[in-house]
Amino acid sequence: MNTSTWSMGCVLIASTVVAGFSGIARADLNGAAFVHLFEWSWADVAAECPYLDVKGYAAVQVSPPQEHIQGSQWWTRYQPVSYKLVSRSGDEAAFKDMVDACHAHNVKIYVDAVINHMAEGHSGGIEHGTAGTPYQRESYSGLYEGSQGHFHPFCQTNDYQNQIVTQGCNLTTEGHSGGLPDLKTGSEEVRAKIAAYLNHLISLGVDGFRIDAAKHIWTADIENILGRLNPRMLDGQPVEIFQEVIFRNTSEAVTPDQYYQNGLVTEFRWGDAIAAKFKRGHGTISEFQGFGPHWNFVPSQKAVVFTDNHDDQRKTPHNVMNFKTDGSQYDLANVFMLAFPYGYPKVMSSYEYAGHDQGPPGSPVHTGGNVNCFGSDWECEHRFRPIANMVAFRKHTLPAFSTSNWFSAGGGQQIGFGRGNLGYVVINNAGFGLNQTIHTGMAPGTYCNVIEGDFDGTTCSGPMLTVDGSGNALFNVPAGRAAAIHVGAKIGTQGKVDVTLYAITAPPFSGRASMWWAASRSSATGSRRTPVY
Ligand code: LM2
Ligand code: CA
Repeated sequence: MNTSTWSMGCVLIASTVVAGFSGIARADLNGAAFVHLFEWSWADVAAECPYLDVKGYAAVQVSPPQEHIQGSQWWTRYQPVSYKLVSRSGDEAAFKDMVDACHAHNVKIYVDAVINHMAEGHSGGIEHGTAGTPYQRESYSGLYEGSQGHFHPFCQTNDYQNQIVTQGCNLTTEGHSGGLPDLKTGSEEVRAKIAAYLNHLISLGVDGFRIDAAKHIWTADIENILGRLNPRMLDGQPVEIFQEVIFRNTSEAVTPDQYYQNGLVTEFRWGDAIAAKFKRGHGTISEFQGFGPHWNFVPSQKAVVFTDNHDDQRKTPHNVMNFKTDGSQYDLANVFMLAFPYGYPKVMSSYEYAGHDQGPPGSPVHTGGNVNCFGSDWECEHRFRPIANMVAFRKHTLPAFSTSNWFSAGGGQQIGFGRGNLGYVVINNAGFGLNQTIHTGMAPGTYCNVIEGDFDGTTCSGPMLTVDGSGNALFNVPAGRAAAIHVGAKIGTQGKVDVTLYAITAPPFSGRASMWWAASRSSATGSRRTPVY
């Protein structure tokens, strides 16, 4: 599959099916999926972008690029010392090279923007950041100075029922620590300095931002800062924004909906639900058939979703799924996330670690033509075949953004669902095999099972599945595995989507969820800062 083929097919399909979405334009659909290359160097991200392009990843979330405190721990990156682009991942020149290299391969760069706070300054004396900049608590070489009112008066973020305490106090005030000095994001000077930092990144070509600790910043402050940003270089569009708003306890004062005005919002409950039903025995995976607005999750077009992220994979591994504790069941969880029409998925890409604080491996991912993945250093979950190949599944099925032809067996732990006539997935989360003829809704033909093989545009490196003249296919799926077919990996089509064959006609989908998504999409159109994917 190459990009031009994909885009062409997509445009044609969109023009055919838009009516099924009540006139909603293609641009309102989220991108297929993106990847968090946690703690990768800029040189390694640049070297990875050709692969990401082939697999269809829309973007990379990179680690915070600004100067940070010294130390081997990963979390040093979340303690800014200045906005110089000198970090463990590399300097400004390497950063710029990365952006250019990734753009050349149709991959966008999202920067993790740590703008809620500055470094703690542990010693009480003067310390130096990764670019050599001297700093101490509430004093950062003229960038921000406590004496100039750039910080909120000290208090602890210890009451999440109270909005002002959540947003105007210091984070991580553990033990006798003073925590992370909380920037007065309501002040003109602080807003201007944050905006200058983000505009510098935009001038280097950055396409979007993850707003770190957004829950701890007033939504109006974020809105004000975003209002100062230049359009992105790539296409003159507003930068894409997603905000980290951890929301699990509904009694909290700060809620995700307060942030919709600024862009997308993280939905941590999606990864929690996946873990609950895949591995924790709280319900079954067939219950996702009933997913809809009554679950009270962030609406699809506003949600960034993930199985796990860099914080909870090491802090609360029991609550989420991750590469360390869940083995190949983690693949299944990601196959589900990427197949199910909800949100903008982020694939986590980690490194091996023995403890919470452990920083990244000292060795690069890319050496010569080899990648140092899947071993004891870099894990590269985004390269696991079932995960990597489901990105193209999501891409090719975007125009049919709802489920169809649900199948369920095995006590609710074996499911199958389609995406109109663009794709079909079967997930066997039971402890025994599945051998079943299922109605897929797909056009007849031979398809690559992309969970087990790669499609190169002509041939499939693994087993194939045949859809008969009635749209049925026989699925033989072992315990703990999945099978997936889609129109982008159909034998004899060079991955091209034949729109006359695959055009979706109304009414395309069953189920109330599609109604809800359609409605929420249309209400988002015209909002001032609807990200364009
Ligand atoms: C985030 N989102 O809101 C990041 O996703 C998360 O990784 C960050 O915490 C947090 N917010 C602040 O940006 C991490 C890490 C913490 C670490 C902080 C700051 O999870 O453990 O705190 O970064 O580096 C560390 C120490 C902590 C200490 C604090 C201040 O672990 O014990 O608190 O520094 O010195 C006394
Ligand atoms: Ca704050």
